[in-house]
Amino acid sequence: MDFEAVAKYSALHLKPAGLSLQYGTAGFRTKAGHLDHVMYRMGLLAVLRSRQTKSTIGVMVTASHNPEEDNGVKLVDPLGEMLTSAWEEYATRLANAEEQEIQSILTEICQKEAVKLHEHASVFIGRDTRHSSEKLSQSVIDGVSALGGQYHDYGLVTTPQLHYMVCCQNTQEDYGKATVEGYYQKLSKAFGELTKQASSSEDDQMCLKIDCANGIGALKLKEMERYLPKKLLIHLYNDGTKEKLNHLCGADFVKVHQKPPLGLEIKPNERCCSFDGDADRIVYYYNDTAGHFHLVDGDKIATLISTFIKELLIQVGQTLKMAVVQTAYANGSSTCYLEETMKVPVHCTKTGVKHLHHKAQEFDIGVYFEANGHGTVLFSKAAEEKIRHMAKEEKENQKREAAKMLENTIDLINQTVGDAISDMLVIEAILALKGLTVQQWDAIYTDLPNRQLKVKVADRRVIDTTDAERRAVAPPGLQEKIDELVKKYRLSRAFVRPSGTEDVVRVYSEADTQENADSLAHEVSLAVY
Ligand code: 16G
Ligand code: ZN
Repeated sequence: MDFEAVAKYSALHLKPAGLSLQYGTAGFRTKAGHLDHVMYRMGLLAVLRSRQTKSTIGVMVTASHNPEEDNGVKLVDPLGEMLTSAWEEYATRLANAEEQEIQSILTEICQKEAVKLHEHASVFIGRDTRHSSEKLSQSVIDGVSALGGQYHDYGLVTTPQLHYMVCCQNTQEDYGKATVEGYYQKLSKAFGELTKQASSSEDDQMCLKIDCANGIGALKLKEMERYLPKKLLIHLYNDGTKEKLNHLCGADFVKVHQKPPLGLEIKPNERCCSFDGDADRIVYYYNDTAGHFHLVDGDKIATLISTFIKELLIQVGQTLKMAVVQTAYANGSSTCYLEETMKVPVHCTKTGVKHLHHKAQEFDIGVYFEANGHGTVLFSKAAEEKIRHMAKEEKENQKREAAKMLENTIDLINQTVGDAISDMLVIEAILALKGLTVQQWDAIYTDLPNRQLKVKVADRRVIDTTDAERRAVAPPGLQEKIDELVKKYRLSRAFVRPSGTEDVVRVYSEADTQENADSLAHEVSLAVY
């Protein structure tokens, strides 16, 4: 290893004294001004990971739905997945190392992971629209260069686009072309084919208002528009030309506050959606004629998509095993509807995309969504081959058409990670194919009233959970108290968990009425102190 170069560049990216960060569910995330050294060091780490896996590794500079002043960084593994956990630990150690420790930590990682120093290294870099992102991505490049790695700087891209391109590159473009244009072409083609199969007349238009959170989604949708069929009419709001990123808008804002974003006027029954700041999350919503706001969240998206796929599987006569993966935040009504009415098995994992993703990989078809709107569908290799084969060879017309729809769905979905653009196109296509309005989709089941609160405590790590975060095992007595409180209400449920991204404890409750959900959440939050 060229330690001289590492040290020379290191001196240009000094760590602020006393700063300690952790590679969490969303990578590193904090004030942009504290991240220069982290970016440089993640460039170094990406080179080692690339040499070890003999694959291209991605580095995405973004802080997603956080305020403009923040930033963050995430590494993307060879098939477009999140970085594996052993390496998350290396990332944390490297980010927190003192200047003089960097060399020894790099050496240790190389020994432990059998990294061959002369192996070719390749890193794909992308960034969101934050002001700080450009300079920070230059620091990543310094890290990659210091260790002699090759890089491709994609500049401004959505997080899922970078995941997609890493996957394309490492599958010899079996997954698609490793360019932004390749991404637009693949998705647009699949969307065009899929919606061609809708029975509605040619000039039936699909109208959608999109709140882009003043982020990268706006830029990329503008680029993509010319590839998309004309019958999809999208209107972009909060496109970043006037207002601040994520400020009073975006998927996270809409989900948490259960109200429309600023900057988007909703007429009754108009279909609207919001992306988050790096376009890996999406939620839908509308106002009814009485002016009431209705959120159509990740649980409803999972229900729509899994119902659609299940119906097609029945048509093609395939017994592929499909399951839906959720977290503790999934509304009880969605779980109930999927299990009882749709007869689809549902699994629950801890919060964080990687947990859902891993669980979803266990099935022929795994649909996963967090209630907050992050999710996708995974198809096993075998399932994909069966479907593609049927779409080509099946003699029976009806079966072949259904198989083709499934095939187009496979091509339209970004299987590497949740993707607001891809999910939006899947949803729009399904609504068109099924002839559903957003109200009809929303009415599939009724959400139980719920409330989320955050509680500041001295040390959130005293809370430990089990059973996919649904029960607290520490501190002693807490779960018993929650159980007591839950018993007081009908159709009730509550849990607490330490946040992985903020220094708070999160409280979630559900009950038969909004008042009851609110007071249950309040009572549980008092029990946390
Ligand atoms: C991160 C996760 C997201 C999760 C959220 C929970 C990824 C890419 N992102 O943003 O999935 O919902 O954290 O945050 O895994 P919390 O731990 O603060 O509640
Ligand atoms: Zn995001």
